[in-house]
Amino acid sequence: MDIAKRFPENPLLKPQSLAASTVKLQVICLLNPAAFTYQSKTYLLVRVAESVAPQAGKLFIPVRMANDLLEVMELKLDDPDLINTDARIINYKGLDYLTTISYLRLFSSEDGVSFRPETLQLHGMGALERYGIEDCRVSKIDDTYYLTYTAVSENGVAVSLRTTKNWQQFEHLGVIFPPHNKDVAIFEEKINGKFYALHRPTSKEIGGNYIWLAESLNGSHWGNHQCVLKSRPHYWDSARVGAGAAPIKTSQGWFAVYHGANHQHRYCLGAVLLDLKNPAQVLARTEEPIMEPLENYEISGFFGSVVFTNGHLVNGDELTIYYGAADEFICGAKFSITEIMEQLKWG
Ligand code: MAN
Repeated sequence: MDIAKRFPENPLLKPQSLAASTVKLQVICLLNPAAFTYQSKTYLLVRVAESVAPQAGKLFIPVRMANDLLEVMELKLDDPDLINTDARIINYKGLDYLTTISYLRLFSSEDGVSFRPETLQLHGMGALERYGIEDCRVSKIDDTYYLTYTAVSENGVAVSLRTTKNWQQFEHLGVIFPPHNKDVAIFEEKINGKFYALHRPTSKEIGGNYIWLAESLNGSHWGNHQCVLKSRPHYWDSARVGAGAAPIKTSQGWFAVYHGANHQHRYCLGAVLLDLKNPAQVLARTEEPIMEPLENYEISGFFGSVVFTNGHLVNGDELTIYYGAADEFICGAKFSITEIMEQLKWG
């Protein structure tokens, strides 16, 4: 059952809200923000997807070259070497490309509802981030913020890590989960002295798009991988599942919101409860989505029928989820954690 209390102000941010990072491009989508508080303000680290303004009969592919500078490939739509069936990805002469290039842009707010852009922009750096960086999670442990985000290049879709203490200087630790992997959420507390993270490798032939757990001694080298949560045939999450933001510690277990999609690429949210001492053990899971695309701004957009979250704030029982709607808009919704817990079906 959809139990989200959507902000009446939704969408909070639209592509028109922001000027592009360069005159060569325009903002196509604002989506999938990380959320955190810093010095008593609310911040969103928003994924901005940009491309060249559309022109009849043409397709433009923005990529970063070896020196990190932007270049734009121009293709003709009737080119027989072009396979163009998905708004997000194309194949040209046997190689995959993205139709937009994403970077991360910081927005701040006093009230958690009205956000304005800050100057900070984080762009892809190096060979493994050449097609852009996406869908960041921000986890705070002690005084360090860990930014885990999707790093896309011709080598595949991986997860990179940057850290910061002050949102001015960043350390780029490179790829921490090699392709194909996404949706890395680091727990905001060590368990038995170790870092823990949820991640989502993809296996094309055997297995699927399942959520895994990994451990680390330093936050950048990960091991002891275990498969935790699978997609479920005939359910709303039959094709893929992936973690949202950092799991939330409750008296009953680690409470995690996740996204699931079916084979029609309809993205909804669900929740799962993991054992406090051994988070590889699933205690309970929602049967029905706790949120599904219902509003116009969730159903139609760059890629319709999507609610996707990788950022939330917790205040007692109140969970504020920031989410990407239809892969184009930034929205917000409130939940009661107790109400979600009541939807969980135990083991
Ligand atoms: C999927 C979508 C896109 C994204 C690519 C690469 O196709 O999530 O938005 O750009 O993967 O991560």
